Amino acid sequence: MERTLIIIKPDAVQRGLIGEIIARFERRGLRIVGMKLMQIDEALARRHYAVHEGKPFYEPLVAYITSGPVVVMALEGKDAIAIARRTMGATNPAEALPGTIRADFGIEIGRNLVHGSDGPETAAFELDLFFEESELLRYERAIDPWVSEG
Ligand code: DAT
Ligand code: MG
Repeated sequence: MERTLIIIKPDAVQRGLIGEIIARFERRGLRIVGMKLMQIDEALARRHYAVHEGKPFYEPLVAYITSGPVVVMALEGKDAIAIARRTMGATNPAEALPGTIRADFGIEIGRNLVHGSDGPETAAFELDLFFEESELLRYERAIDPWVSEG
């Protein structure tokens, strides 16, 4: 069982796509174990994207992610990190496969709607940045055995 951090970015919130995006992860079978609406401040944005510091797109990226409210979610499931990334599609919506969130709702890299952790260490780091331990719930759904063999 893995956990991953998803951010529904400011463009998606402004465009009224919160429900659409949550529904895609939900229908995939991933379990929502944490969720909140918040506005990311500059310090948190810089920590979250620290790996990109110094790259030409870093400052615009910080400006974008802090530009309005976001929804952050912790998703859980077998291979949740990779499954969420494939549900999102390639970083650049122009190159993402149809059927993915980024392709179906976006056209360019600077407005790619959604963030998802890219590996186990990143997921642990990012979940810790955005959630208190007490905000991450442990529960079973009656449908879980119909999603995973266990
Ligand atoms: P991802 O969000 O798919 O994990 P990433 O971690 O490489 O991609 O980059 C973080 C964000 O930075 C990405 O969602 C959009 C932006 N970005 C990445 N590469 C970029 C580039 N070459 N030009 C402009 N923005 C870029
Ligand atoms: Mg990344």
